[in-house]
Amino acid sequence: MIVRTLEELTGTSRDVHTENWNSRRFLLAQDGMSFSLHDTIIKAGTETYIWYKHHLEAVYCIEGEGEVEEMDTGVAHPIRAGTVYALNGNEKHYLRAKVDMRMVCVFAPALTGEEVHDEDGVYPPAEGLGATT
Ligand code: 9YT
Repeated sequence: MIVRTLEELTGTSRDVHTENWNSRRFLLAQDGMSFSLHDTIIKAGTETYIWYKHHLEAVYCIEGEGEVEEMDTGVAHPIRAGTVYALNGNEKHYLRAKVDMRMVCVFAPALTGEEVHDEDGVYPPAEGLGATT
């Protein structure tokens, strides 16, 4: 059994910071669960372009307020505590936070822990990480 606390992750390599978000990665590929589980803070006032073309992601908002806009349709869905969205079609999207949003995120396949978005909003496929081309 794996038991971890947020306090234990803070300041470690599982605590990933970018300009727009801070992702605390409880479960990663190395934990052998086939999915990864993150507690992520999306910073107030930010807009992030995201395209998880190699992953499925489900996101459960437990604090805060914002919206997710599907790029292909322009449809924007409000997000508040209690809202789930699931990217079951690898949708390109904009994620906007009015105030800090706290999101519980599940990725399949699991992230390895190194990932931040590239210029196309993409996380690389797991086998691409660490490649030395
Ligand atoms: C909700 C979302 O996709 N936020 C970006 C960060 C990502 N969830 C992560 O790596 O934890």
